[in-house]
Formats: sequence, structure tokens, C-alpha cells
Amino acid sequence: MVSLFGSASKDKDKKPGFLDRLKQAVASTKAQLVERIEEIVDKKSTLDASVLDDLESTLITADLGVRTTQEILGRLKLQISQGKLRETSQLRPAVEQGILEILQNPAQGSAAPKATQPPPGMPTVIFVVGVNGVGKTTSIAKLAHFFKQQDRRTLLCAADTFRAAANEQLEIWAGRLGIEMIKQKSGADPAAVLFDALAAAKTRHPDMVIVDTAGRLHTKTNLMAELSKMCRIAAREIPNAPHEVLLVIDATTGQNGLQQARQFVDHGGATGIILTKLDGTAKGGVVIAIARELGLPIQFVGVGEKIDDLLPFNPEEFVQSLFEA
Ligand SMILES: Nc1nc2c(ncn2[C@@H]2O[C@H](COP(=O)(O)OP(=O)(O)O)[C@@H](O)[C@H]2O)c(=O)[nH]1
Ligand SMILES: [Mg+2]
Repeated sequence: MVSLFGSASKDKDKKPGFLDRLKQAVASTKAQLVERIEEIVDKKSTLDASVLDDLESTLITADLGVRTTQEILGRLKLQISQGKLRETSQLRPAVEQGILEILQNPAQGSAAPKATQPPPGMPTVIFVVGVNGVGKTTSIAKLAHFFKQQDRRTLLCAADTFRAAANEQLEIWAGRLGIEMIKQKSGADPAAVLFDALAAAKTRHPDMVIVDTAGRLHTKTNLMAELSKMCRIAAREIPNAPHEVLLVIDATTGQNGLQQARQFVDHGGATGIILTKLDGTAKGGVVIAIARELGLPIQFVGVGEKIDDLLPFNPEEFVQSLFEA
């Protein structure tokens, strides 16, 4: 299947230094995770219960979460009982393989909705959702820039009408990128702004419509009700829309962010993840917990505040950036 966002590793015109930038972003996580595993390996050569205990606390500290940690330990214990794993020197590749397998099979047993396609000639409608401050608006600008580089034209929809500053922030980005944006006054009904944007899309024919949404209403129930209303409007105007609902999660919030995110998966129709602020956190292990627990593909990671600091996510490259020198 061809991904909407293309595949980072197969992308022929991919920018050089992509893996280096990812490596840079995960440096603190690597220190927390892989370098600690090395310390465990250096201390002892026999792989016994105390080694597994040390590994367990290392994985938890790197924010893989209790359940994901247990899954990795379970795999290792099985390999030990089968006699495949005996020495601590085998630990690093075994953990690497376990993490890769979890990242490659995110949808196991998941009932999460899947991304869909627009009919030919219609734009792809992408909702960007998540709590305040996680990086939705910034990621939208980065996404629009990403599409622009692929000659795909974007129309932005400023449907976070709850915060006055949100419109302005998106408008500044739209101006810089030379991209059209549909807005209304702050406090307007987000569904009405969405309706306007989709009406504009039908005459202006962009390739993508990216919709910024509010991160907080008076209550969580309100926010989820608002999102489902917007989903209904979108589907009424453009078949199958929204085709993607990208949930933005702030990597620096670790396991807490994961808990908040669950709401958007259960009630907000999320189909994929953008994990922001991977730069400068040692909690990057949350990537693995997110993939496993939310059952959604991670599409992009944010590695800084600049417009091109959004990298398409690919499990092999992520694991490589963590485990290889
Ligand atoms: N370091 C870093 N900062 C980011 C990243 N993505 C967003 N930010 C910053 O996070 C803050 C909140 O972003 P914003 O897009 O306004 O969040 P929103 O409330 O979800 O729309 C801003 O200061 C952004 O510059 C990222 O990948 N790395
Ligand atoms: Mg915003």
C-alpha cells in the first residue's frame, strides 16, 4: 500500500542527513536506554534474573511503560527458555529486535479506525487533534511545507476558534509558506469554519485540506462531541472525510501524554500519530509504548521548532538511530 505521506526510506528525493537528524533528536533517549543496556552487559556475562531486573528498570526509565516493558521481557524470557539467549552480549540485539517488532506491528488487535482515501479529484482532508501545547499548529505548518515540497497544494482551516491566538499563529505560518487559509472570528463554531473551508476546497481544488482543532473546550466530553460533529460535517461534504485524523502527542510528557492520547483514540477517531518534541527528551522510549498501546501508526516525529523539523517516521530507521553508532 502506498502511504499518503510516502515512505521515508524509499523516498528517492529524500533530503540527505535525515538519519543523522533523527540520531541527533534521540541522543538523550539513546543515553538513557542503549548506553544503560551496555552498562548492564559490561557488569556481567551470564544472563540471569538480576540482569533482567536491571533491564526492566532501564526500559521503564526510558519511558517504554510497564506493559511494553513486560512484553519485551516476556520475549526475552521465552528466548532464554529456548536456549537461544544465554549471554548478556546477546542482550542488545535481542532488545533491538523486540522493539522493532513492536513498532512494525502497531495495529495488533486494535479496533482503531483506519485512514481512508478521497474519491478521485477530491482533496485529502486531514484533521490534526490533541491537547493544548503539544504542537498541533506547528506540526500543521510543517506538514503543509512537507506537502509543498512534494508539489501538493494545501488549504489550511483554522478551526481552533477557542483560543484567539491560535488563528493568528496559523495565519503567520500560512503567510510565510504562501498557503491559503480559511478562518472566522475567534469564538466561531469550528464546524462552521470547517464547512467554509470545504466549500472553498471544492472550488479551489487543493490536494490537501489540513484542519487545526481546539485542544481544550470546557470539558473533555464537549471536545470529543465537537470533533465528532466536525467529522460528520466533513463526511457530508467530501466522501470518507476526514481521511486522516492525526493525533499529536508531546514526547516530553511521556506516559502521561499517552494516557491523554487514549481519549482521542477512543472517542476522537484518530488514525495516526505525530509525535512532537522528540528532540531534547530522554523519554523517547514512549514511541514504543505509543505504537504498542494505541495501535496506531506513527506517521511523523517532530525534532525541533523549525519548518523542516518534521521527519516521516519509519520503525527501522528509528531503531537504527537508537541502536547503531
Ligand atoms: N523542540 C520542539 N518544539 C516543538 C515541536 N513541535 C512544537 N514545538 C513547540 O511547542 C510549542 C507549542 O506548539 P503549538 O503548535 O502552538 O501547540 P498546539 O497548542 O498544540 O497548537 C511551540 O513553542 C512550538 O514551537 C518539536 O518537534 N520540537
Ligand atoms: Mg494551536
